[in-house]
Amino acid sequence: MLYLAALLLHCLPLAMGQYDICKSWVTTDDGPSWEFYACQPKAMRMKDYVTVRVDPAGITCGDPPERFCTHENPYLCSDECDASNPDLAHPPRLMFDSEAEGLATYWQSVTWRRYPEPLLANITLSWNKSIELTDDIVITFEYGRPTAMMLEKSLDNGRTWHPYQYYADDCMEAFGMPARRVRDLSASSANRVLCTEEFSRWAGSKKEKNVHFQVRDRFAIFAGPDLKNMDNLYTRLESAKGLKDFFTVTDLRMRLLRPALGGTYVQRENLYKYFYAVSNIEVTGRCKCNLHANLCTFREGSLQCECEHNTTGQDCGKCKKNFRSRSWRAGSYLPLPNGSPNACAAAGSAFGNCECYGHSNRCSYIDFLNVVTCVSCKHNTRGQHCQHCRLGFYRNSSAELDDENVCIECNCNQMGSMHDRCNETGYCECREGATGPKCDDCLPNYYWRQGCFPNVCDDELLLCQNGGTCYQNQRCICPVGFKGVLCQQSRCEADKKDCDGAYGARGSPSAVLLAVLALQLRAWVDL
Ligand SMILES: *[C@@H]1O[C@H](CO)[C@@H](O)[C@H](O)[C@H]1NC(C)=O
Ligand SMILES: *[C@@H]1O[C@H](CO)[C@@H](O)[C@H](O)[C@H]1NC(C)=O
Ligand SMILES: *[C@@H]1O[C@H](CO)[C@@H](O)[C@H](O)[C@H]1NC(C)=O
Ligand SMILES: *[C@@H]1O[C@H](CO)[C@@H](O)[C@H](O)[C@H]1NC(C)=O
Ligand SMILES: *[C@@H]1O[C@H](CO)[C@@H](O)[C@H](O)[C@H]1NC(C)=O
Ligand SMILES: [Ca+2]
Repeated sequence: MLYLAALLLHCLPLAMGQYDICKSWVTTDDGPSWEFYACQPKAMRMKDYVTVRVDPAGITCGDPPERFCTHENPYLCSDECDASNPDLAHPPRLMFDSEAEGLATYWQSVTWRRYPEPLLANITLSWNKSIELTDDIVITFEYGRPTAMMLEKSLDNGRTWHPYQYYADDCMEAFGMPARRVRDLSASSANRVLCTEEFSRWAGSKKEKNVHFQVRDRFAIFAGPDLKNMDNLYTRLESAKGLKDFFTVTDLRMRLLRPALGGTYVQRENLYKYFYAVSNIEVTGRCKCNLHANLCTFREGSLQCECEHNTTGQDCGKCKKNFRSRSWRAGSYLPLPNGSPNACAAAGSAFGNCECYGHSNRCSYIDFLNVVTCVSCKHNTRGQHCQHCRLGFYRNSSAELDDENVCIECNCNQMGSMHDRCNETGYCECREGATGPKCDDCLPNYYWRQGCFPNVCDDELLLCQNGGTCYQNQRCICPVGFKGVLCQQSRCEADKKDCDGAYGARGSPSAVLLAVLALQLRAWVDL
């Protein structure tokens, strides 16, 4: 088994040997020149470049020293973990060391002495670099695999996390998910996040130690059982949305949720046999270099692509300065077998000297003006060199001219502003009464109702009179017997007929309430 695994690992770079050169010097009828190809680095043992963090604080055993036992020997609790003694300590780095034959070294957690409080631990692996997985992630547990755990991944150096796979001896009970097997996935579901029961059953702690995240089985959906048809996989990686990203990570997190129970229920009288112990975490992958590099080196504490094709950046994700006459593109696996380099081109190489700051791929010569101009500027830019922002956008002062985020939408409030354009700092031009950068506020003494209108009444100068109440600065609600904008006019004076019935009903609460309701209703209908 071990031999087989070694053999597979050995064969992997061969099987994936395509795309391993970025350029070659060829001689054509026009003389010798460089020819460029899509290229990617070889797969590596990524555990050699990882930083690890184990949470919560105090979860690693040995401080204070502690005894533990094993499921095979539950009443012989003579093993000891002691952080201050190098021979008995189990720090996190022992998950990534290289082990002498037959001698497992491992990180170990405290025991479940706080039962029934759950025994929880997070192991977070960070590379500070995007990595494309090329083989299974294999986590090796000494003393039994957890009965519940979860694998999570991040694509943005730990800012956001997503579930990657769930593991439990009973998926329904632990996560409310049906159990599935990666082998049963189809081409359209190859990037499904699922719960598996294959790696959580008790089979004796020595017998089955490994928990897999099955990259190989997912590749096999496209490349066949021995990954012989890699061309098909590469074609799929180019065309199937989200498939490439599914195998890309910057960080991984194992959330250990329930330890091995030895195939039975938790025995409260002996909690010293419940804990986690991880001897190895194997992650095989390659640096993501967007098919613009075939080398990835460890420099200044992190992995870096050695970018070709006049690209630059940690992932070769941008064009080098002075090579931005068209926008950056990742290389492509297609057409087979050598792919397309999609190299960045020097300013001036296409048409005279037409820089488009990476917002356009095309220049065009306009005959009657005798100028070369960029065509179809993207990222909301415009102008001969895509150097201006489109109307309705303004210049992002913290972005360079070749940044995708160089233009920011003005976002002027339609009701409050004169038009949808703004000045260089993003201020819109407001209609009367409106204010704020986006004109979505009202000046004092104005109220908002699909735009700003001058107050009809308020609590200071425009007081409703004769006991009237001011409704949302829009109108006075007058007691029976009074009318006018500020209820300043008695109905008696205005119209003798109104007088008789009005006496006694002045300010009747129900009348005011009705008037408020009617106004409310009007407001709703207006909306
Ligand atoms: C583990 O990480 C998750 C976030 O992914 C967090 O909610 C949880 O509290 C962490 N658990 C521990 C024990 O630190
Ligand atoms: C991560 O990598 C970037 C780019 O190489 C580097 O500037 C940064 O310092 C690194 N951060 C850490 C925490 O190592
Ligand atoms: C990158 O730029 C250099 C220097 O101008 C040039 O010799 C080389 O051919 C360019 N490479 C590609 C892939 O365009
Ligand atoms: C301005 O550009 C910077 C740098 O690219 C970017 O981080 C920021 O989000 C941009 N601001 C807006 C509002 O888009
Ligand atoms: C944009 O308009 C605001 C508000 O009128 C003003 O304070 C700001 O100075 C203007 N910015 C520029 C660059 O004109
Ligand atoms: Ca180890």
